[in-house]
Amino acid sequence: MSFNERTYIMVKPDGVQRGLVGKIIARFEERGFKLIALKLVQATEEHLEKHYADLKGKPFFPGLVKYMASGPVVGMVWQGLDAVKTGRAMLGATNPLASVPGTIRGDYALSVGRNICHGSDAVESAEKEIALWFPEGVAQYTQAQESWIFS
Ligand code: RTP
Repeated sequence: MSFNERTYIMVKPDGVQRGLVGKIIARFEERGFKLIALKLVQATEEHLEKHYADLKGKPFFPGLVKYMASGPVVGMVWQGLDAVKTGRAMLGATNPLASVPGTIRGDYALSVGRNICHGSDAVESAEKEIALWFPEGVAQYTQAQESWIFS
């Protein structure tokens, strides 16, 4: 358990196109996480292949990269108690058909190929993804600003 755990959450092109960015941000804010980085970016296929390197051999990999490059994404870093695990729970199951209502995918998505958002699946992958998407670094809060809901 870590109070200052960080996770990389990304609204995918379908989520941006459908105007769901604000709703997804609101869920993380309302849950109590702290936003430490945020950007809208049109990712290249090369960059997305690095992000999804672990899935390279999967049959859906080429389609996944094309989908992710089809429009801008919104990448963000949220920090707080067990951010990785809780972030994944807030997203819901990868296939929205299995996502329970109340989760982001369970409320807004139907298809695994258009499942609206990404969330890091482990602390190590979160740190890799944060370095890949935010090489310039993330916000540094002062000690006074660091007193947050759980700290
Ligand atoms: P994500 O990385 O997007 O948070 O998703 P995840 O960990 O829940 O799932 P993962 O297995 O890493 O798959 C990454 C993304 O690939 C697409 N996918 N398509 N057509 C298919 O069978 C299939 N399976 C996975 C989804 O967009 C999934 O989020």
